Amino acid sequence: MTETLDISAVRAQFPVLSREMRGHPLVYFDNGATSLKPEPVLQALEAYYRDYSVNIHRGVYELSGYATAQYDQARESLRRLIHADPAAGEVIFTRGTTESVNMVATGWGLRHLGPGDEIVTTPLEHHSNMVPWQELAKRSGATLRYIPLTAGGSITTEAVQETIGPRARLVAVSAMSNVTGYTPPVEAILAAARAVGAVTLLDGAQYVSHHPVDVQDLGCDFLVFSGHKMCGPTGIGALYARRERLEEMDPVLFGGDMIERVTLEGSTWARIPEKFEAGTPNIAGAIGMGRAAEYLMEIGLDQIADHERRLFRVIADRMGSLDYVVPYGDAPDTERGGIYSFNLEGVHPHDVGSLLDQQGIAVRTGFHCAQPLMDHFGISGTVRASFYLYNTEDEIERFVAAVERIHGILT
Ligand code: 7TS
Repeated sequence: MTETLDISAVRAQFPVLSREMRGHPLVYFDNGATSLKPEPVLQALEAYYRDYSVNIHRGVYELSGYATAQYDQARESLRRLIHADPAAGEVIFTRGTTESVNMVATGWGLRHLGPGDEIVTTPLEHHSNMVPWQELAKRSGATLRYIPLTAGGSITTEAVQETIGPRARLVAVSAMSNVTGYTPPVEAILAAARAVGAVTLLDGAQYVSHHPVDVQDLGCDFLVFSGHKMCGPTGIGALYARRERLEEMDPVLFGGDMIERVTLEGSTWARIPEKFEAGTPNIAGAIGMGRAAEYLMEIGLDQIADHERRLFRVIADRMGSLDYVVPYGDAPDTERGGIYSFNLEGVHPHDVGSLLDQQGIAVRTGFHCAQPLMDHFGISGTVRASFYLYNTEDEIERFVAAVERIHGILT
């Protein structure tokens, strides 16, 4: 049973969507970079700064207790979004996906990996889920291996089986490519990792905000994601980690709020999760991200995923009829989210992006922080249209008409 989104009601919640760009109503197709923010999130942010902008975990006074409760509530909203264990305290606030991956690499990886161990990832990763593993390999002496891609940038289960061997200790993959929208066979990857006793990390930056996620069903050890890609603020994100992994992980930031007892001789750490959240946190950001999680759950992650799949099918179909369009990614629709990357034959992607901008259409062009994937495709960059819950088929029609005009101008 699929209910469809009430798109005009959704759109009315996002003030940026009512803006005009270069004399045209804005078409915002850069959701892979960041999402727009709806009224409930804006109101939650403003409420913090206007009504109770005090520090948490400090005051005995009522307002500080209230702020602390709102912060805790935000953590609970994220826990519900990803279906983590209610009792285990497994959600840590960070600055975003990048910081979360680095925390695992430094706090867990340096403590557990050494020469002879293997870290496994893929060539399609965003740099944030690749460079920290390269650094960890360098510092720990472990070896970094990549699950090979098909020519079109997909991952076969055979490639998974062949790459995740008995020496694998950590397997870190993206749940969705930020370039092609491809969703790798995460369950097969997690199963192969579990079979050899490797710890797993899923990069959910492009996934958690667009699909239902249940970390207990998935059985991953770590899941990382960012607030700003899920209708929340910038500068805030999350690290989910299974309790056992948190117990065996070192903090990477030291200072206030993360300690139990400090003497001149040394210190002991606070309980989890505070142990991993040194200093005054991004209180407003956390509250805004929590409200964003509630907003997405109110709408329904299933509905959002279905809507984006529909938009992907429409754009793939419409662009597929233009013989000068070169799309990237060879996976079927059922293994794709709402991201479509392409080039126009013989045209630099930045030129296409600039001409789309002239028509009020915002896309991202370039290598999308995924240079190894560009190398794999043998290109320097793509034009990327990435969708979210508020995008429409009409916008895709405008986009396709604009691409046709641009092709007419440039060739
Ligand atoms: N992982 C993936 C799959 C991503 O898409 C991104 C950001 C990150 C990690 C890093 O997230 P951050 O919030 O810490 O920056 N991706 C993009 C993008 O595709 N365009 O701009 C940012």
